[in-house]
Formats: sequence, C-alpha cells, structure tokens
Amino acid sequence: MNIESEITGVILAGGQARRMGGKDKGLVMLNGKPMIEIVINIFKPQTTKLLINANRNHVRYSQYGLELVADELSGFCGPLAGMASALKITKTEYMVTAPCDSPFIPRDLVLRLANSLKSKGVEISVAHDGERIQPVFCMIKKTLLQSLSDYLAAGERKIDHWFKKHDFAIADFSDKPDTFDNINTHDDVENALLKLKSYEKYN
Ligand SMILES: Nc1nc2c(ncn2[C@@H]2O[C@H](COP(=O)(O)OP(=O)(O)OP(=O)(O)O)[C@@H](O)[C@H]2O)c(=O)[nH]1
Ligand SMILES: [Mg+2]
Repeated sequence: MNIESEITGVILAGGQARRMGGKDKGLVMLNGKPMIEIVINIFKPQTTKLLINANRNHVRYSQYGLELVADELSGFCGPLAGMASALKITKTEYMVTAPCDSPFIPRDLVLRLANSLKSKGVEISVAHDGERIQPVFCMIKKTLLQSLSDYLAAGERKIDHWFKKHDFAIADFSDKPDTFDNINTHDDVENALLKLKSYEKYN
C-alpha cells in the first residue's frame, strides 16, 4: 500500500495561546494571511484529506471548506486531546498532525514521516529536528485510537509518554531544524516575518 496517498492531515489549532494573550493563534495574521492559511497551503497537497482541530471560532475556520473537529475532552487538555478527536473521525489508515503555529512546516513532512514509519514497521513516527523530537508533527496509525482514548481516559496528557508506550520511528529533519520554528509570542510574529522573506532557503 502506498502510505503517502492515504493520509488524513490534521492541523492542531485547539490551544489557548496563553503566551499570546489568549488570541486564537490560527487566526493571527502573518504576512497578510491568517497563520492557518499558510499551514493549509503547505500541508494540504501532502494529504488526501485535511481537517482542522479547533475549539473556538468554528465559523471563521469553516471558510477553508475543511472538516472541523473540536476536542471531545473539555478544558484544553493539550494537543493529545485534539489528536484523539481527529483520529476518531479519520477514515484513512494513517493520520499526520501539524500545529497551526508553524508557518515553516516542511513540504516533505508526510513523505519523511511515512518513510520512517514504513522502514521501521511501526504505528507511530515522529519528526526529529536533530536535537529533539517535535511531538506535534507525527504520523499515527488509526489502529492506535483505542490506546490513545484509554490513555486520556486515565487522565494522562503527555504526548512523549504516550509515544513511548508504543514502538515509534524517528523521522530525521536535522537538515532543516528551522522548519519547526513556531509562533508563541508577539515577538515570534515579528521574527517570523523576517524569516518568511527567505523562506525558500529554509524549506
Ligand atoms: N486540540 C488541542 N490542541 C492544543 C491544546 N493545547 C495546545 N494545542 C495545540 O498544540 C500545539 C502546540 O501548542 P503550544 O504552542 O505549545 O500551546 P498553545 O496553547 O497554542 O499556546 P500557549 O498557551 O502559549 O502554550 C498547537 O498546535 C496548539 O494549537 C488543546 O488543549 N487542544
Ligand atoms: Mg507553539
């Protein structure tokens, strides 16, 4: 089976953005566009279907014509809650996630995640920037839904800890660590604007 052609992509946009005063980060403007639009443009061509996981502003997010899914767990329990809700409605064999606050998302994210997962013969692969894993950039097989639901139902929230319960593959992105730069503060927005100008260099 060709894994890359059977992928549901999920943009995680369900956070509180406390470091940005509680704004909905996916809708924060960068270079004249809401950040989520920049991510959609790079991520969508890598997927069969793209979903947006958001807990606020569904009317505004609906303008992109993509299916929306909110966290089933209330109270902003973290990205794993978004992953679980998205995996539940995923119809393809694999799901790939990326955050809404990473406008430099790699153009070969799905390809590298799929290759590492296939070559290790496992059900999860996670991006690695050369220094550390980037857990919100990952590929998860649909078969892990029960494990993920059970983990959250037990009150657990830590992504890395859940990954470690399974054998997972590492997808190497050490040649482009800057693609994982994410926007958490207003200063990050300014810095990203400068970087966007030399974007091709990074990606
Ligand atoms: N679905 C969902 N996604 C979340 C949640 N918390 C964080 N995320 C997502 O996880 C990714 C990384 O989030 P962070 O930048 O660490 O957190 P944030 O909530 O966006 O911002 P801070 O509150 O400033 O930490 C982003 O894509 C967020 O949208 C949550 O409770 N639910
Ligand atoms: Mg972030």
